[in-house]
This record gives sequence, C-alpha cells and structure tokens, in this order.
Amino acid sequence: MQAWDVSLIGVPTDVGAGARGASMGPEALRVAGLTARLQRRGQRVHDRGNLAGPPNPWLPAEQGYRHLDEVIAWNQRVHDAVYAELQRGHFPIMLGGDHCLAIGSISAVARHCRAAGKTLRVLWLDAHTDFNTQLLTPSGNLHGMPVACLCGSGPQALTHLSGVCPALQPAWLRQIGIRSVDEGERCLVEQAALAVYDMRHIDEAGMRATMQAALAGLDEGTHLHVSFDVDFLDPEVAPGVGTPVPGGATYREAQLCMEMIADTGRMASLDIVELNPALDVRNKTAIAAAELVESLFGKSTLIRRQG
Ligand SMILES: [Mn+2]
Repeated sequence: MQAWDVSLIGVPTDVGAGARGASMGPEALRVAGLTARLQRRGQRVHDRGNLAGPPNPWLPAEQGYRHLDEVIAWNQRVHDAVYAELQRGHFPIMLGGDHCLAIGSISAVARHCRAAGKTLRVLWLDAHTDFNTQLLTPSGNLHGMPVACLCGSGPQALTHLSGVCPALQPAWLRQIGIRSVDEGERCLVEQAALAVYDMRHIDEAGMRATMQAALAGLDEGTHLHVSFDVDFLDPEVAPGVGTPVPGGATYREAQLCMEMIADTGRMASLDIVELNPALDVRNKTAIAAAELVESLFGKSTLIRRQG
C-alpha cells in the first residue's frame, strides 16, 4: 500500500437521517483508534477536526425532502473540504455523519477526476441502494437519495455541486451488500441499470467472485472511491446504525471485501458513514469499522505474494 498523506474530515451531522445520533460518528471513530491504526499502516495522518454546519431542526418533510437547506449547507462544506485535500494530493477520509454527505464528497472526487483526467470508479458498500427521489421517498430523508442526486436526479443545488451534472454516470458505480430497496426505487434502479451486487449475489457467488467482478477493469488511470455505509455489515457485527437490515455481510466477508479493494492499489478516497454511537454497544461498531479500514489500507494476516 502506498504511503499517503491521509486527511480525516469529521462531518458531525445527521440532518439527512431518520434517526438522531450519526452526528456523533466522527468522534466515535477517533475513539476507536482510527488515527493510530492508519499510522500503523504507514500512513501520515492529518486530522482536520470537524466541519461546522447548521443544527438538525428535526422537522417533517416539505415537498418530499427533510431538512433540504441544512443538507445543502453541509454538503457544500464537505465538497469544499474534500476538494481542497484532493488538490493537495492527499487521501481524504470523510468521517460521517449520515450518507447524504456522500453527495458532497463524491461530487468533489468527480470534479478532481475531471481536472486530473482520471477515470472514476465508486464502490458503494451499503444495505440500501440510496437511489430514492422526491416523488418516491417514503420518508423524505436525504440519506436515502445520494446516489440519485449524484446521478443527476434531485434538487439542483445537490445535483450540480461538482460543477457538472450528473457528477456520476451509473456505469461508474458498483453497489455491494444491498438487501433493502424501496418499492418505487426498484424501478429506478432497473431503469438506470445500476450494477448492484446484492446479498443474494454474494450468497450465490461468494464475496471473492463478487469483488472480482466489481473491481474488474481498474487500471493506473482509475481513481477508486469507496463509500462505506456501516450498515453494509450485518447488525450482529454492527448494531450501531440508524437503519439496520438483517442478513448483511459477515465480519469475514467484509474483511475479504476490504482486503481485495486494498490489493487493487487504486483506492484514493473514502467515506465512512452512518455510524450511530447512540445505538451502539460499547463502541463495538466503531471498532469494527476502524478494523475494516485498516484492511482497506493493506492490513493482512500474512505477508502476501500478489497473484
Ligand atoms: Mn447508505
């Protein structure tokens, strides 16, 4: 694994979520030893502290969106902070916060890739496809809409954050671990031809073949962004999430997933989102997430020969 200057950007908000508490995620990841773990992997870590933004007003949805103004404000700040780190040549890790913040981080990564002439590939590790829209959403919670916004469907202030709309072509995305898709959302996922490796696919093919398929075609011109929603993991492993869904990736499956991403050597930015310490048990979920991030940065049991 390359030695990077890794910049941690805490984003302490849950304005896009349906449960309060993900706002405490950044500090729980720090308490779980994220900096020391990355340093053990040979990384130079710069903890930029937490971004500031508006409080969570906890209001009902208006015209299909909850807290849209606050979500826009936070995502603009995430975009600017992540883009600044990429311009410095650093590896940004966005510590959420709920998953709506991936609109800002991935918009920044997309802007960077356009400027640098890189091919963008996004791996979306999640229980949910997060492809909802204003008309379909049952809740109005914007953490269920980041993929739709990034692919050009959503409020203009969010779809145009990267400077070009859409920021992301569906063909650049691979989703892994999916096991909960809302009724209307299923049709949109089908229409957009999203590459979804759901839990049934992982059950049938195994994590190894799944990741081989999801990671196929990467080359030296690829910037690989990983958006790690902690509810990708089974709730037995990761109870500290706002929207747990049974039947997720086991600890071993998740480790293999992360190690295979590390083996590509192409990962250049990361989100860790939806960790909810208010629902966790003795910081167990934060520790599991931090351990998995170590594997993303090349931790393995034995010295491995490539091939
Ligand atoms: Mn998500």
